[in-house]
Amino acid sequence: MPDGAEDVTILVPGKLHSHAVSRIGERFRLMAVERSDPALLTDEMKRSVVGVAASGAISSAFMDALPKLQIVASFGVGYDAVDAAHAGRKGIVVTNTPDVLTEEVADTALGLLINTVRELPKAENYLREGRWRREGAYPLTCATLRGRSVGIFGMGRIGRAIARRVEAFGLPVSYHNRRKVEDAPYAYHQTLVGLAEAVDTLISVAPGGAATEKAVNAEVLRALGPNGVFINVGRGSTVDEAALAAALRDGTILAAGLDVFADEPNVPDSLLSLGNACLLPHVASASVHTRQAMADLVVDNLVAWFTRGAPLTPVAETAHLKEP
Ligand code: NAP
Ligand code: 8YV
Repeated sequence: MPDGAEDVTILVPGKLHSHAVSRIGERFRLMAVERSDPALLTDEMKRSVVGVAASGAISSAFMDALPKLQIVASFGVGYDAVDAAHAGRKGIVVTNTPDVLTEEVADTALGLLINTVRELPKAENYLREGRWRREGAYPLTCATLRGRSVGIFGMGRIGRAIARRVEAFGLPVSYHNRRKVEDAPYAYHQTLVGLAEAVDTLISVAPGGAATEKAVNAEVLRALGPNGVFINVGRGSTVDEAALAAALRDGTILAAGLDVFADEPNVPDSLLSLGNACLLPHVASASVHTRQAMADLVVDNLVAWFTRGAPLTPVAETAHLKEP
């Protein structure tokens, strides 16, 4: 770091990966606050903070309360909780952590798919409860991956990594995005409902935000059909959870595997009570290896900005911003 880097003040609101916090403390002047609430900011913070590093929501009001803010380094590839459009208008760079988590999240998506279809967590519980010994073999699963056709909602970095894995399982892949991906060798559907009609297994890895809010609705689930399996490793906000619970309850679709929910960590009872929903607590990127790589990228973005004025992975809404 050039001379004076210790005068660069970075604020960490709320919890952040400990490796990121310790690297920020070594390279910069580190300040912390309980959560990203403008009411908690001290005069000293308002005077000196030029960077924020955070896992979670950063509102326009929080940015506005920090007049010297230049960069928000967000932990995670999805940044729907950060008002990046506002940041872009104000000249504040927002960075995220793409690529370093892609393969891990794709691995988890396939694990969740298999667990949902072949009921592996339920079969393990059956063994642990002594039922194998008492009652004999676990019942045959009514679902199988064999013969399935997989649709991916969000054929981006992670969607493509999921598609490669699905292909290796011998299953056909198609997808829906707003735009066709020219070099992707998969069938493109212009609408999500069109994709759901064409497949029996829908994997969502779409970002959150207004454009995808409750995109997976009753109509999409009806189109998926009674043999349908829905997997979500994207964002909970993209699903109408009440419609999903109803579809699982009344047989509109067969089963669902969910890593993400609309109001985390609160999972609705209507989903918790269902035997055909396989539920995970947002763990798709949650290995020591991958979370450390994400933490490094958060800090590397700060270092790149404050040394060279060029962040490594700015989000699209702020990619136009250059050194102040
Ligand atoms: P990405 O490369 O930006 O891919 C996102 C894809 O979604 C793009 O292909 C995009 O294509 C499509 N898309 C965006 N908005 C859309 C819309 N309104 N309608 C239809 N398609 C839309 O992002 P990524 O790295 O693959 O990550 C994807 C998401 O996964 C993240 O945003 C995050 O929410 C989620 N995620 C979850 C976990 C977890 O722990 N469960 C971990 C990592 C990521 P178009 O722009 O052409 O529409
Ligand atoms: C993280 C994620 O668990 O990258 C994302 O978009 O959802 C996950 O990898 C999350 O961002 C941590 O806060």
